[in-house]
Amino acid sequence: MLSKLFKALSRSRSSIADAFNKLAGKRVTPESLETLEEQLLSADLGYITVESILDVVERHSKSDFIQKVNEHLVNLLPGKFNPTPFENPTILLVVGVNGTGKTTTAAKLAHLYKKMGQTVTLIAADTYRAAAVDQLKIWGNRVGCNLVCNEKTAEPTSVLFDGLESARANKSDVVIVDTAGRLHTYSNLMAELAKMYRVVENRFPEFTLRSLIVMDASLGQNSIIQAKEFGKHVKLDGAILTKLDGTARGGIVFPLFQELGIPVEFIGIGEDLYDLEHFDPNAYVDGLLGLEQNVK
Ligand SMILES: Nc1nc2c(ncn2[C@@H]2O[C@H](COP(=O)(O)OP(=O)(O)O)[C@@H](O)[C@H]2O)c(=O)[nH]1
Ligand SMILES: [Mg+2]
Repeated sequence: MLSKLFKALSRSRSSIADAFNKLAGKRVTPESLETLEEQLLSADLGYITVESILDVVERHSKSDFIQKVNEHLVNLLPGKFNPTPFENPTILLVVGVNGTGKTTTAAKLAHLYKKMGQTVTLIAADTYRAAAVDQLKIWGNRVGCNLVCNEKTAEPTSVLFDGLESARANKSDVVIVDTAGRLHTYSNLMAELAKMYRVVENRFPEFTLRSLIVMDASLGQNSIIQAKEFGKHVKLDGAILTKLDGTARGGIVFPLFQELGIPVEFIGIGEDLYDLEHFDPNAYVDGLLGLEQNVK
């Protein structure tokens, strides 16, 4: 049976694997390398990765270069991410631009940690859109976890405060905070993130705070620009790449890691609670290259 990830990467695979298939069994020429370069660049792998792939292909043109490319690509990516239950109470601050999938991902994370047997609190700190709170309430019900919101305030830090008090009282292992979509240009929103950090440091020091940036893979290079800007305001601990199903831009994971150095921890491959996978470079590269012997 094909894995869900393998299926989700089908559009990305059709452009990337196709580029290599055209070369297979043929003599590598400058022209064919140029075609490969163009096709890989259009699949959002980024210039540095594409040039390094061309090197590998040239060096191994007589042998089975696709295996070498496979190994090379796996080595360019962060290691496999294994989510484990948190031993100390941890806050996952879910940040990113509007529409990237923050609210959905917050719910998926809540579901994942609950399944691991952890006590979870979800905090609806997107006070800018009433619909965002309703959306999270529905998810919170489905997950069956503690959910804190306060429709009476437009102050995200105040919702965070209430949420952390509630998490402290019910001894939550993990607190997932859904935040408003923001652009780096909204300086007040960025200042708010800094304020959230201060609240945790000053009032809830027993919690470890981790920021996870949610990026929409279908935005390609734009998502990297966004993450760079975010990184100027908050320390980003991990990235979550969403909407890999239905986009051909799965190659974006390479420049993302090279340019930002933020490890991809999870990937979103659909709209349901289960459609979150932890990042595994081997499975991911298999999905992009479609190597038959590795097909699960
Ligand atoms: N296909 C797909 N859709 C997703 C994924 N993650 C989120 N979405 C959809 O993207 C849209 C925006 O998601 P939402 O969580 O509201 O984004 P937010 O504005 O960042 O909070 C919704 O329609 C989600 O169902 C994913 O991994 N795959
Ligand atoms: Mg939202």
